[in-house]
Amino acid sequence: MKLLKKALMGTVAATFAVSGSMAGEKWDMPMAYSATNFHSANGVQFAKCVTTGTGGDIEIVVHPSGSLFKGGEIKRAVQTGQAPIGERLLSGHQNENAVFGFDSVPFLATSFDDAEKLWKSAKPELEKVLDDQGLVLLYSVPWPPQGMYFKKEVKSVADMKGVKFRSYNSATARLAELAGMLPVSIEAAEISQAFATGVAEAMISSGSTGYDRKIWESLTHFYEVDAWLPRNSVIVNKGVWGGVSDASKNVIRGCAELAEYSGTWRSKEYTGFTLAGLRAGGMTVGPAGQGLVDELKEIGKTMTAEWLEKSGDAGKSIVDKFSSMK
Ligand code: PCA
Repeated sequence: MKLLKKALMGTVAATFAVSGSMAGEKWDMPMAYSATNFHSANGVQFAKCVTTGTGGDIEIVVHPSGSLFKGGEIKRAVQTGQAPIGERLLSGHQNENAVFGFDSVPFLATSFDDAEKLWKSAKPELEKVLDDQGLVLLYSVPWPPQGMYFKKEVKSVADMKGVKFRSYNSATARLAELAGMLPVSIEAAEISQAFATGVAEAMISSGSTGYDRKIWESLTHFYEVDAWLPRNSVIVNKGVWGGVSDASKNVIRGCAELAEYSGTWRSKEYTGFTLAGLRAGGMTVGPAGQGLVDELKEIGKTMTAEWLEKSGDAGKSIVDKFSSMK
């Protein structure tokens, strides 16, 4: 009985806390990937951390699966204040500024450790670019290493000729072109349908996205290439951020740091788990053959040179810093 009373009192306290939050602000947070994906699960924890930590002054509500804005629309939505906060794969915007593509340069950083070093090297440059666009970076989490999906055995770039290739940023589209494939840009949320209807027949992505979208229903092979580890970043509108109290800013920064750490940990855990999931779904999963890797590295060289040219001094500074950390 005592326990029940205690529980009820707890509920009353919680109700007060929630009604207290009515006076606070609600921040809708669009995310592009499925609710079960680790980035989304991590985003939900981040949102809870902020809501609890600010005592409900700022309540973050996550909207996964591109339900509020599609991946490609999220950055603009946050810039224009249609959404105060959101998560985006920023490499999808390297046409605006090549710095956004630092994490999709083939074979520059191919492990979680190197991706962390590259991130440390790139963060100051990225924050500058975002600031100019009216955005503030909160945290960023890598996807697992990128490998290639097909619906046939592939031993060389020649085997890829004419294949319809799903791209998620301009680096993936360029890779397709250089390999003689036909790139078609498709959001992760639409992948299952695109493969089922034959709009796309191959892609480069993590085991995670193939697993999330039950890709074994359409494709048969996953080749571990470890080409790069692209990142999702959580950004907030600069004007909105300027209006946040110092106390709440501290809480949000603390929650963001925690989210970057826990998200990276989740990503590492998800790597093996999802590759096993692809196998369980009936796919052939394994490292790409050496011949194929060598050919992809040649393509990588071309793409690295192109990126360095486009990103200029900023790109050079990122790569130099990264090299000095290795
Ligand atoms: N999944 C995302 C981006 C990188 C990844 O592993 C996607 O395919 O859209």
